[in-house]
This record gives sequence, structure tokens and C-alpha cells, in this order.
Amino acid sequence: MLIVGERINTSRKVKGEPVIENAVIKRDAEFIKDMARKQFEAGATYIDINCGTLTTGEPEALEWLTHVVMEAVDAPISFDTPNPVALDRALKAYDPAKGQPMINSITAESERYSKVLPLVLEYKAKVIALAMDDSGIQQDPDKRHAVARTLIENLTSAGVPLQDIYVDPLTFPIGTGSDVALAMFDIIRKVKAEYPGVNTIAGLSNISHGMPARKILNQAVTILAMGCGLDAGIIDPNDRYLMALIYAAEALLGKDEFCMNYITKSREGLFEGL
Ligand code: THG
Repeated sequence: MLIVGERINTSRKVKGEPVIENAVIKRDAEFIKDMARKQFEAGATYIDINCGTLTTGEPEALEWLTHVVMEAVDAPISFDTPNPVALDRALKAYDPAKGQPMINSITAESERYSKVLPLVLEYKAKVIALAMDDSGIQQDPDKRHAVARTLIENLTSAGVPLQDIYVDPLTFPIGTGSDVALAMFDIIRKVKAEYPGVNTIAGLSNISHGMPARKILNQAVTILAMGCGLDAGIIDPNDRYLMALIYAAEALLGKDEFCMNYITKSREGLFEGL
């Protein structure tokens, strides 16, 4: 599974403190670099950067984060913002030698779609397609599936390769309804059945928002979604138990021939003490 490290997000709080937001405002590069390095070393392929809580100066801050993460690690970046101005600015600063950038995200909302699509094409980026349109986010999984299909059709017609599209079914907190995870699983299965070449992705930590023992729910939902065909996850790669479960699930789902990767991770000591 493609791992997108979620930790550089200004909405994240540690013991109630907005420590990431504070670090971005203070331009504390060392704090951010340390977070980028730890995620990369733990197995993140992409490093997601999100400073959407800033009420002013998001474009400048996202550009700064881009430079800082590039200095810290040799990993491509996932640019997590709905703001096309911030996106363009960060993508301009980005060195494609780090790998293909990921735009997080485009939607079927007409204004956002028309402003983000040119950036996807200009920067030859991978793009996360969120299943929402001008009517907002639909609860009904069949409606979200229909929006996902429209996005796949429109993006491919515009010249975006199918394998660069990551459909996001949207992950709601499980506290908002007992069937929200089932809806997500259903969309993942349907999208993969209809377009085997497209990728699916989910912000899996959303599932546990407001719940106790969040990591347990995040671990369970990740493995269940992988069983439905999930290709990528925006997750916390510094949860070692979650990473171990992901490697185990890949072996069990036929995505790790002879369990070579699982055995390698075990030899590297990743599972010690678990
Ligand atoms: N889809 C897409 N992008 C996304 C999301 C999505 N980006 C943002 C978000 N959802 C994914 N990122 C996070 C980042 C942090 C948390 C949840 C989702 C989170 N963190 C804990 C907190 O703030 O309490 C702390 C976790 C920890 O570090 O222990 O909940 O759905 N495309």
C-alpha cells in the first residue's frame, strides 16, 4: 500500500496544543524536518503537508513547508489544500526530482475542478479525487460513487492517466453513524470493480475522530479497507503496530510474493516488542 504520512497537518493537536500550527507560524524548520524524517524512516512514501487552519498566509506557509520538507527527506510531497493559489505556489517551489507530486485534492465542485485541473496537468501530478460536488458531500454511498465515476471520466478525458488518479470515497467519523465505514468499503469495491486501473485512497484516521483509543479503530479500518482493495492510505506511519499490520495484510492479500517484504521488515526489527 502507498503510505502518505499525515502528521504535518496544522489541525493536529498534541495534548490539546496546536503544536504543528505553532511551529508553522514560528517557522520552526527543525520541528517540521524532524516530523518529515521520522515519517519517512517509518515507511511513508509521500509526506502530506497541510496548513489549512491558518486564517492568513496559507500560500506562503505551504511554500515554506515545501522547502523545509524537501531539505529534510528525499520523498515526494502530497499538497493537502483546497486553495488553488497555495497549491500553485507550493508546486512552483517543488523540485520534481523528489518524485511525482501529489495534489490533495480535486473535487467535482465546478470552481475547484476548473482551477485545480490545470495544475494537475501542468505539474503532471498524481491527484486525489474527493467524491464531492457542488451539492456538497452526500451521505448516500451510491451518490458518492456516482460523483467518483464522473471525476474519473472527466479527469481521464482531460488527459490525466488513470494510474495517476486516487479516488477518495471520504472517511466520516464512526461516531456519526454506524454504517459510515460500510459506505466507504462499498465505494472502494465498486470503483475498483469498474476501473481496475484507478487507485483508491482514504484519510483513514478520520474514522476515529471523537472516539477513545483512536489507534485501534484506525488499525481496524485500514485492514478492512485494504481487504476491499484500498491502494493508498493517508495515515500515521509512526504507529508501528499499524505499519506491521499493513505489511501482514499485504502478504495475506497476495501483494507480497513469498512474504519477502514481511520477512524483511521482521528481520529489520520492525515487529520487535509488538
Ligand atoms: N482525505 C484526503 N486528505 C485528507 C483527509 C482525507 N487530509 C486531512 C485528513 N483527511 C487526513 N489527515 C489527518 C491528520 C491527522 C488526523 C486525522 C487525519 C488526526 N490526528 C490526531 C489528532 O489530531 O487528534 C492525532 C494523531 C496522533 O498523532 O496521535 O486525527 O480524508 N484526501
